Amino acid sequence: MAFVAAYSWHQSQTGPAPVAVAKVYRVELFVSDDAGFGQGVGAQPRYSVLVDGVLQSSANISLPAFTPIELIIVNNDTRTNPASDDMGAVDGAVGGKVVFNYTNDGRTYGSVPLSSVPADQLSHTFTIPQLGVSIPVTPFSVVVAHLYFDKTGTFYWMCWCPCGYEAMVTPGWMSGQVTVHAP
Ligand SMILES: [Cu+2]
Repeated sequence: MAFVAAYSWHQSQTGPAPVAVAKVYRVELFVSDDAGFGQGVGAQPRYSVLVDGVLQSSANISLPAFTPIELIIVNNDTRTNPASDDMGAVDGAVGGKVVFNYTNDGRTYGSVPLSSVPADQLSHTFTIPQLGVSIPVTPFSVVVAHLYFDKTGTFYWMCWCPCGYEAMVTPGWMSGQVTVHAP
């Protein structure tokens, strides 16, 4: 739309000036099994936030409202069993579809956007129930989703898959808060 506006303005020189393309906010999450959980339960799956190449806690993820967000989830974990097909549905993403780029497990979905993946292709989800958002995450993949929040507030994020027992309810592992702030 912005390009069309810019083009028609250029052609005519009489219409309104082109509108600047909205800035996209990029957030990168990294998922891996982390042996540091303790409590004698072995390695647990963990979401971290990648900021300038440094992994930071996902206990409180900060995102802007009223801003196009590109969410990139780099998953270095295997599939979770059991998972169900409803957990594989894309919810709340702009356009209703998500790109699943498999990396090193030999399968190829390429970069075709999908509105769901089957249960046996599920590793985790990134789910914000109060915002109607659920992004399924496939094993060993780079998942790209686009989000847009039209309100501010503090919400709860979680992984929907039964993936980590204690980690599921531990902030900074498989759950935490999302603070959606004014842009
Ligand atoms: Cu999980």
